[in-house]
Amino acid sequence: AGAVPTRTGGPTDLAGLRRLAVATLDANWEHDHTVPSRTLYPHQWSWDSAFIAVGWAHVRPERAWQELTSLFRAQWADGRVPHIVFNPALRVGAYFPGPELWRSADVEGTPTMDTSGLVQPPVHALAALLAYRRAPDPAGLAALRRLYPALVAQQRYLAERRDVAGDGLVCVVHPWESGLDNSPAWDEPMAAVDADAAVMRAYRRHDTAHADAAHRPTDLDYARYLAIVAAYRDHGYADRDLADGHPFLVECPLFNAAFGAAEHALAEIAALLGVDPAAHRVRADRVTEALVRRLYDPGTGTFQPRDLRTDRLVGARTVLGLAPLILPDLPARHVDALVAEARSPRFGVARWMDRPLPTHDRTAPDFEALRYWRGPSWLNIGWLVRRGLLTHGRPELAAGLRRSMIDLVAGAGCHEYFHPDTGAGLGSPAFGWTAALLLDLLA
Ligand code: 9YW
Repeated sequence: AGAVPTRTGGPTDLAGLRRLAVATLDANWEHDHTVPSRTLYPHQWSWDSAFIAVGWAHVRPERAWQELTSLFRAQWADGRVPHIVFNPALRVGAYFPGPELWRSADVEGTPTMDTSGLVQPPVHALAALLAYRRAPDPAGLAALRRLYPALVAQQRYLAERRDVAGDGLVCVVHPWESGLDNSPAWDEPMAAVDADAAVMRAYRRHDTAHADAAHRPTDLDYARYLAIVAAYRDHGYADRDLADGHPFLVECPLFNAAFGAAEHALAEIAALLGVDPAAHRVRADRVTEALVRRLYDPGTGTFQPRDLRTDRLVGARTVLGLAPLILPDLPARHVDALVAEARSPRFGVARWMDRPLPTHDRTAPDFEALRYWRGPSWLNIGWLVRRGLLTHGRPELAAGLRRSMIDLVAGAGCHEYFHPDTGAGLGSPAFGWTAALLLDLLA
């Protein structure tokens, strides 16, 4: 098992792996936050910061709290936590698209620093809880107390402003909000977005200067990404009337699983702070119920995104469908179905994993082993699925998945993503959440 022919040598001993992870986080630390990658993503990203805080908690808890605190300093008055917080010290053009696309300063209720206007999966309450559990000292409790109202406001924004269908689920208005930008799950809804790849000739993409273009989204994807941002921005990022014409409206199983898991985490945080957790539990139950009712497909036995523009479930079976495993109150019947899906040849989760967990169904004709979220293996996704397997009493499968993730870094270093067959490192070679989640897996 685990023959990985083209891996190019990371440390193989656990102490060496730990050192590599800490050195990677240290090198990406920037004043009060950690950049995902110095080359590809030199600003602060929302869900990256949450995963990264989980890692910092193992070695320098004060940085875990700084990481989350700096992110929430950029929270908008309406409660949204922007998916990018731009570092004003960087030169113009350090990342495409930069502040000039978003123009957040023109919107009322935005912070003094430039940000994007989109959100990402709300994994922050879970991260804060895990960081505190790792370092349960008075400084951590004080940080939790400061973060709690901001985490509640983040959830309130999603519940009140983004429940476009009125069904208890959050709708994402851009593939970037899912965190899995070019997942095959978005092909159907994206096909309806008007854009011309030629638009991209007017821009200089920054990502393809640092990573192989064949491993990244295409120019047509980017043209559509920009068109969707322009539509949202030109409506002042107001969430009113989205259903009337916004070009991309999707309920994502991973995003909503994170949304539900956040209420479970907030219930625990509330209890630690001496606040009544009951309302969080009620909301968590509602999210799980809505996910099962709206996004579970009994025909395929997995969760699938719902395209609100057609009110149909998307056909692609991606790893997004496994994410509801992180919900502790997912009914046993659905847990069993997801475990069967995870163990199937599509995803290959096993006690002894002989290949890394892919982001897309390996057996699908549009599976692409090298292209970003269309096949490659990512540690944040494996980490979430492993948590779900542990939550639902599948420790052996969780152990196999854990080992396969440690093997990836041992084989190739702290890469952003990995070839799902060979384990070769892809994307950024010194990636924040890979390092952080590795530390958590090794603990
Ligand atoms: C991009 C920073 C971000 C992640 C996303 C990932 C990617 C930005 O990088 O988006 O330029 O494509 O898709 O999940 O937060 O690591």
